[in-house]
Amino acid sequence: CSMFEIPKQIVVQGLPSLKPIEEISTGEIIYRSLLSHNENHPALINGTTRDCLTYPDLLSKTCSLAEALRHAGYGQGTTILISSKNHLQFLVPIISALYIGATATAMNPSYTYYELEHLINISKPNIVFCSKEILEKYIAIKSKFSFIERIIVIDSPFSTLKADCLDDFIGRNIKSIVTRITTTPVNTREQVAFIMYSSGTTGLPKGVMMTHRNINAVFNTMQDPRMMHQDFRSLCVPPFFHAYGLLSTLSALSINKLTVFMTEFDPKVFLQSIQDYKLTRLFLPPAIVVFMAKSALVLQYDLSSIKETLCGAAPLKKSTEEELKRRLNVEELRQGYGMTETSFAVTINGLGVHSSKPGSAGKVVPYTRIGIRDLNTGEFAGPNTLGEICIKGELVMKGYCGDPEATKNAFSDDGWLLTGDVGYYDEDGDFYITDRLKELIKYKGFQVPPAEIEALLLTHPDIIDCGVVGIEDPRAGEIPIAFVVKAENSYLTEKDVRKFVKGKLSPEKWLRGGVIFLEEIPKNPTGKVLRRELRKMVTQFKSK
Ligand code: 4UW
Repeated sequence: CSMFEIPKQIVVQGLPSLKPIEEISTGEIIYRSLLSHNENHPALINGTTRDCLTYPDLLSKTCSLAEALRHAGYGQGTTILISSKNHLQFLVPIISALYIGATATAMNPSYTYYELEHLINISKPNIVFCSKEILEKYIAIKSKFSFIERIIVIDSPFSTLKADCLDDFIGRNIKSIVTRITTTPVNTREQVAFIMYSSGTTGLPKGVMMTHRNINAVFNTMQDPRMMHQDFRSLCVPPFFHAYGLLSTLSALSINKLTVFMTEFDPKVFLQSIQDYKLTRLFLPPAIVVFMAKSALVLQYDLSSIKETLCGAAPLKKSTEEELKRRLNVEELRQGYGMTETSFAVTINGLGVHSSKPGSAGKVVPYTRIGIRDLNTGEFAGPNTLGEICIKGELVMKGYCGDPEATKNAFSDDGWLLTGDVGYYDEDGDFYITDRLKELIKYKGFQVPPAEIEALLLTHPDIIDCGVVGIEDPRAGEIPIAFVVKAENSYLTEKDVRKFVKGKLSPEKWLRGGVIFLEEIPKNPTGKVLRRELRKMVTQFKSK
């Protein structure tokens, strides 16, 4: 009898689903939605530039690009990469890829060559779609990886010798713009729709494989009237290259709703957009909820259209939640808890009931079961007992791309995803996330894997050992701090180390928490960095 065989009542079962998961491709679901919309309704609005893409625009752009890709020889077996700040064209290659059974992968545009190399080696894209701002970086990447056949720039009307623009690529491959397509049927349980990146509970970033079935289950969940108001216009703050931003926006497109987004967060554009477009549903990271709860600017706008606010990707304080509810009279502030490995939120506050509990991440979503494993005994625990959150169900990823060992380690022997997060549930089945066992640091909701910073630091000739942990920060949630053992006779300074990291990694991974020099890094007998000890040391050093 495995230790995971447990009495059923200890595991919290999600709400019964209202409909079965569709067995057609995610591309077909989105295609039918776009097709059913004949009027010139906006699908996407860039709040920063106020540019708009209507549903008929999106239909013709995605159908035409999909046919052009087919003509150029792409389809099932192809991986397309998209990398850009949020942009009107960002989702076009993604939806086109879904139509033709190709896999899409998205990368943070601020990632450096050093960070990209690692991710590109995981997903091995054949085509890169990127913004012109970061074209040079991808030209350098393409020269190193022979599987990348072409680069297409999404926001320029001009082609160059090194990269096509979107319209030229389409124009060279199809005779005229099309608005109908036959989508490629896929095995929804097997075919990978998206590869997104996460370090999981340990180590370097890995490629999370989400199947069409995973995404179709997300769509059903988002269309569940018990979960959220179904008459909505949403504002998406998270980036489209993250599961939170990508899936919340695709879900809205799959039922003909409007999403307003921003190229990057700007408080005035954010507030003006809510006021002008009378937005009802906001997808936010905790840092923006803090801003809304505290900033005086917020009071200068009419935000009365807001009906519900979804917040996730990092802990949200109960006091912040209460402050915001009081201040803006928002009907529902729903904290959600999810991870890239679960495609979307697996718990959402206020689910199935009319008022949410402040401080809670809420109830389990349909198609999902969550258990709490006692940290000492490994047994599944009942209500009000702390333990590791373990998840099963239709939202859970297929595995890590090209990494069977990491996939195996991510699951228990009988198939529970081990999240590395600590929490409990109460008698009503409402979940609370209290701590993180895993190495991960979250800077403004972005993943910062300590192992990645450590691996980089160890390439410095003057650094012989190191350990990185996160420390609390009122604005960003957490910021990384490094402990460094320098080589004998080295004159390495904190400034040198910070500069070194700045040169190689994207801004969320910069050592904003500082650098502390040690004689030795505390490790366990097998050589694993004892991060708990390092965290204790931070308190000691800071109080000095
Ligand atoms: N409280 C405490 C929380 C919480 C949290 C996440 O970057 P990833 O892999 O993924 C995400 C995804 C978030 C998300 C997606 C879709 C959605 O609808 C939604 O609802 C609001 C949220 O963040 O990081 C996963 C890790 O982030 C932490 C936790 O450690 C988790 O394993 N995290 N949400 N409410 N911590």
